[in-house]
Amino acid sequence: MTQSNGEGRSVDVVIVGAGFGGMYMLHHLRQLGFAAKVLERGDGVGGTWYWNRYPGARCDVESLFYSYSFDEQLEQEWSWSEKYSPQPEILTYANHVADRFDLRRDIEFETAVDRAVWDDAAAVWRIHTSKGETISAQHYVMASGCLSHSKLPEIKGVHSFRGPTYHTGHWPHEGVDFTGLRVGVIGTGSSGIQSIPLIAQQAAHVTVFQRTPNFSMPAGNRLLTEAEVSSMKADYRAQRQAAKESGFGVPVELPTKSALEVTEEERNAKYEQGWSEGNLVALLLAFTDVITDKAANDTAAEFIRNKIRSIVKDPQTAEDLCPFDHPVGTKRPCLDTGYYETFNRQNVRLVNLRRTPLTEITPSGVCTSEETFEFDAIVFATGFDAMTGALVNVDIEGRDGITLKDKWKDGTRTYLGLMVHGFPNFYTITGPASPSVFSNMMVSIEQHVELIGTILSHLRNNHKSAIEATKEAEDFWVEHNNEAGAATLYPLANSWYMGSNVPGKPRVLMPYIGGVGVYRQECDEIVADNFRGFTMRDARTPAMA
Ligand code: NA7
Repeated sequence: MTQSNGEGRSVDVVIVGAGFGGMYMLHHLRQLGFAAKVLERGDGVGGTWYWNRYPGARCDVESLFYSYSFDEQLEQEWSWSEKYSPQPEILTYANHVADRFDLRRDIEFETAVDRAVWDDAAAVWRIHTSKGETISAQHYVMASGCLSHSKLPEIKGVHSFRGPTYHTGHWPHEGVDFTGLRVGVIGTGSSGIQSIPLIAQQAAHVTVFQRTPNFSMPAGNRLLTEAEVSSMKADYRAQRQAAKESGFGVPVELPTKSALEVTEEERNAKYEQGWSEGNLVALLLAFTDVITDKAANDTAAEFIRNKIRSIVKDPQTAEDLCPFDHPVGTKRPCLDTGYYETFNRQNVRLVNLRRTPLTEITPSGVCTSEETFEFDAIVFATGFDAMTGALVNVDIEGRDGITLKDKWKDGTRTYLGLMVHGFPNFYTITGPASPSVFSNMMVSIEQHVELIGTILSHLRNNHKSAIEATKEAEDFWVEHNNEAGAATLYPLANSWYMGSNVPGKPRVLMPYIGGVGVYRQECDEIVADNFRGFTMRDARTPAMA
């Protein structure tokens, strides 16, 4: 029940973020009979898909799998139009879900959380909002997204450019017209790779500043046929189950052979199949050892480098676009539409920052160690303080006055990527050390939401006021997450998975690579084993044991 006790409002649960995590959390809690409020800093729902409106923004999980599975009618009434959904269609879907389940009446827009403090005596969170209000809540759920705290490049003069600048993660809602302009784009991750081809079609000239080349493959995006959509709708239950049991949250045939035990022809035929299907997972799972064995990985990497060399006409540009410094898959691989071909255009130039580093942004453009560039607009496709940025950006104070930021200063520590020792009744949807960004986010979001629902119902049914992960359970999970990562090639890359894109951030493989099926099973066993690794306290016990 929502109540006001004269000191501010009180609800059962405060949820931060009205993206896909927060929206389903709200709906699910309502179904379970809890009173929840969502606080959202934007003025609409959709999270990632609300903010990332840059040209070409598109999901690279196939749309038939990138949707909610919790409501069969919703599944049947909604039809995706393309193989990979463009951002506007996903945002329309998010709005459709908000309307269909009447979610907006419990979402407060343009409201951020600045600070949250656990009151141990009362066993509630006091949540301070940007509107100057303090809301009390027994439970506090951060559904703030893994890629929502954007970052600018750490370059001298970054705010000094006098023309317009745009960050891909905060794109203007009305769009941007680059016609006739000289544009500089900094960054060649997924956002740069998706947007550069479209910016180049419009602008007079585009200069792309690349620090690290990425592996990308053509998405092969196209309209879905009615037959494809209806056949999926007829088979949704089985497909969803397969997604839940899979490694990355998308059903895929598992490989049986090592890349090193087959002939070169057989190997390349398999890679060619993944490449022509435009399927990231198919390429990474073409063989058993692509993401675990460097020599096996090298064969996939060289296959993609040869594709780049065959597409890009200028040999030096082609070589500059070829990644050599990380195994394929260990930085987020990308799907594109005409990315490499874009460098054959007369109005596009690639600047290799490994050869000539960026030195400064000036009022009129960008300087490298060798050249000065004049621009009319600059696009920062420079990414996010991933996984932890949105969490530690709120001043979250747990039991005994420890803050989350302090607790994680040497690396993230969580139990299951869901709860943190010292922070009772605090939950992170798709938090660090859960499969999160190593999966179809929809699958991982739904699993976490339902797990939180199970925990809250258990507490209510057993007259408990609080739950907390034990230190031992958290230590175990940190170790387990690290061991899973160490068995792969991921730690070899300087990636945002490792926190390496943010100066000073501890170098830890944050997402859990054990697979969504395995992870779900681990969570289910923990619940079945009387919530192993958690302590709970009675509603009447004054403080956590
Ligand atoms: P990413 O993937 O983090 O890409 C950011 C890009 O910006 C990447 O190429 C960076 O180079 C580059 N960057 C960042 N800082 C600098 C500086 N200081 N100088 C030069 N270049 C810089 O972010 P995206 O938004 O593209 O994608 C995020 C995720 O969204 C994506 O992986 C999908 O999951 C969806 P670097 O590689 O660090 O050398």
